[in-house]
Amino acid sequence: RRIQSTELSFSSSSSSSSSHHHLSMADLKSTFLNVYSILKSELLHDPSFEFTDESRLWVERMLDYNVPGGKLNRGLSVVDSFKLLKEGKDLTEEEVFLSCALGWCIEWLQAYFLVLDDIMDNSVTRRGQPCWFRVPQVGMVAINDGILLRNHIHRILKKHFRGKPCYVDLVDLFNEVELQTACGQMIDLITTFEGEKDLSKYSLPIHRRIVQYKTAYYSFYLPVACALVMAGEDLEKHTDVKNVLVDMGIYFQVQDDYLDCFADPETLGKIGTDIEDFKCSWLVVKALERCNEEQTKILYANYGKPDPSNVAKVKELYKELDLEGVFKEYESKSYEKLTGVIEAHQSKAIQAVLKSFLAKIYQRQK
Ligand code: DMA
Ligand code: MG
Ligand code: MG
Ligand code: MG
Repeated sequence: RRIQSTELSFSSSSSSSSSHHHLSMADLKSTFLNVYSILKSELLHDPSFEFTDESRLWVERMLDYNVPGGKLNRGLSVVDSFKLLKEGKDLTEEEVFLSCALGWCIEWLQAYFLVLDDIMDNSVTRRGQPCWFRVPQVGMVAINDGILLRNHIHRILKKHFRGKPCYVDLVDLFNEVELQTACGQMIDLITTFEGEKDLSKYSLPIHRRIVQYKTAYYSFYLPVACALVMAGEDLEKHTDVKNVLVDMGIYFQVQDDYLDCFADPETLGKIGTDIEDFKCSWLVVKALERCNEEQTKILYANYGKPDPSNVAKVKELYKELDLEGVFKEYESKSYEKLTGVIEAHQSKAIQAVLKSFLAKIYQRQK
């Protein structure tokens, strides 16, 4: 069905007589959420499946529970980046809708990975509520829900981009990035294998490889790549942009590792499990670098155990080693480095895209 302009409900401050829209940040968020309702409703009436009331309700509840509840940084960044690439020209209504739809495809991808990640990491909460698989009557149905979420991405792409010149590139991009993320999750998981718990194999290069694949591509490269493809750019020509975004993504996952241990779960929306799960977290790598012999023994004896007393000993050691200070130092150094690389880029529009991204995550608390 055609999208009615009223459905996008631009704020009253934007002129309704024009087909071009200047969107403020607040408008953008509400427009973005409106597009979610449209996409959801299309999926719930997808003719490929004969929905019963019960199955339609299940999917609707599953989507509302898992897709829109995050910070929406990744999704909003597609619209944001696309706008910056158009260098001040207002977007047409269609461009707004399509960039929002692509943004939602990333949020769907994220929901798909998180639903499964929480099962594999044995997590308890996510975005301030129980992980989906912990909801009564969901359990391992969550695995299939994850697969459904994954398939929805391609339903959205097909419905709204099929026939456009960028369709093949978009499908290819999502497949490529999904593969990279799944490989990242694989190395994250096999590095922590039970039975061969050996901290001596953990190092910064191993950590870097894991987070580059499991986080950086889908969280940082993908939103900008979507905007570039929509703007008709050839991604092959933007490997420099990809490299900065991957570095930004690595910085972002170091923050995630830090917050897993040091943030207030109330603010973060999730309870950390990295110590229990024997994860190759940035914190444990830094701890290993800084431990004396006695402290190393404490770390080996307590890391990767489910008991809260073991976890507490690890956290105590992290405090003793001033990992908070080490992180703050890393954070400001990373910021400086990234800013330097960004400012050296030849295109002002791309500089703006990258800077806007960096500003969203610098010193984040959640
Ligand atoms: C997240 O790694 C990576 C993906 C692809 C979901 P993580 O397990 O550290 O994420 P979180 O801390 O959000 O569970
Ligand atoms: Mg996890
Ligand atoms: Mg994980
Ligand atoms: Mg984490």
